[in-house]
Amino acid sequence: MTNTVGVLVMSYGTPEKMESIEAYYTHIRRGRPPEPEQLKELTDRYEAIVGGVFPLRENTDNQVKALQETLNKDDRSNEVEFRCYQGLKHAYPFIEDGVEQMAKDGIQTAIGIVLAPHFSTMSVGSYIKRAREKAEDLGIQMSFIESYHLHPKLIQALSTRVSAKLDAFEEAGAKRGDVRVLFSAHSLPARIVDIGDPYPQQLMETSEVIASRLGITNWQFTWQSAGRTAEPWLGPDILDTLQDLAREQVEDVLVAPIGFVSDHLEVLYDLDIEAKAIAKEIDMRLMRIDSLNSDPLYMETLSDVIINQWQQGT
Ligand code: FEC
Repeated sequence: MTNTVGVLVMSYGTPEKMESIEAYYTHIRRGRPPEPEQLKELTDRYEAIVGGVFPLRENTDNQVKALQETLNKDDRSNEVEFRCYQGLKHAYPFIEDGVEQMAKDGIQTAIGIVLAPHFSTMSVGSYIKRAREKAEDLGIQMSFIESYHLHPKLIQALSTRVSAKLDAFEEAGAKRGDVRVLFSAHSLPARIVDIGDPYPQQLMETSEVIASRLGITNWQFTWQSAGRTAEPWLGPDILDTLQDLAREQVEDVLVAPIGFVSDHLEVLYDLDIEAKAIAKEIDMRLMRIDSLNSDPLYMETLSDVIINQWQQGT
């Protein structure tokens, strides 16, 4: 009989429709409803990206489906059937719903993975904590993958994207070596540094490996999408970085948001609309690499770390 292993694929989540934005935002704010102006500001950002559509939902659905196919195609998984379940941090189906569905389907053993390559206690760590608690309640034996930020196939997929956009700069008349490559990721409250969180270091490692693989020396790391709260967040923020680069007379900038794996608000608005508007003002040419979405190399990265974990006796 084939042994079935559940795979809980966790992602940030996005509203299902415009009317769900308030509930979504309230969940992100741990139950505190947003002020009307905050809600309007977020609603306007969703309107601006694609007029009331939420691309992250379809992208996550596609990633989960593609991952299940990739897992079950792998020669190493002949005696097992991997069944993927979705669990979202801030929207339906929530992480707990995904674990509950596994229990209903009779899953006894499962592996959890987050669609974000870098570990932070505040991001991936909090997904894992919620899934672990629910799995313990329901008697599912569950293990987790914390990070995969240096997996060779992930590095290959990201490097290919950086290289393709450097080609685009060359075709547009720029000198490859003059393009400043900005690796970026979602900022977090600066207090994570005091607790020795590995997030900044892991992001730096991914950036360094891609740069060295492509022979890029003209690069730096910058943060983006910091939350709108009173406490200090990790910086510099990309919008300030662009202004600094203008003062250095850098004319061509390629953004590589390596902390994200999908097209969503933080890429389609924060980079494609907000950062590009600043670049236009300061007469800078700004491009960004394509998102991974369901790229086969990304699916193989996830599949490989999951199968390795299973082989180690989850
Ligand atoms: O497209 C979409 O609908 C969702 C886009 C989206 C992604 C995403 C990823 C991450 N976040 C991370 C941390 C925080 C922290 C706070 C926070 C707040 C927001 C808000 C929206 C939002 N995030 Fe997000 N995030 C996305 C969207 N995020 C909307 C609320 C309005 C705003 O501040 O812009 C602050 C929460 C608080 O107030 O306590 C912290 C991290 C990631 C990347 C890793 C991951 O995917 O989990 C870290 C996508």
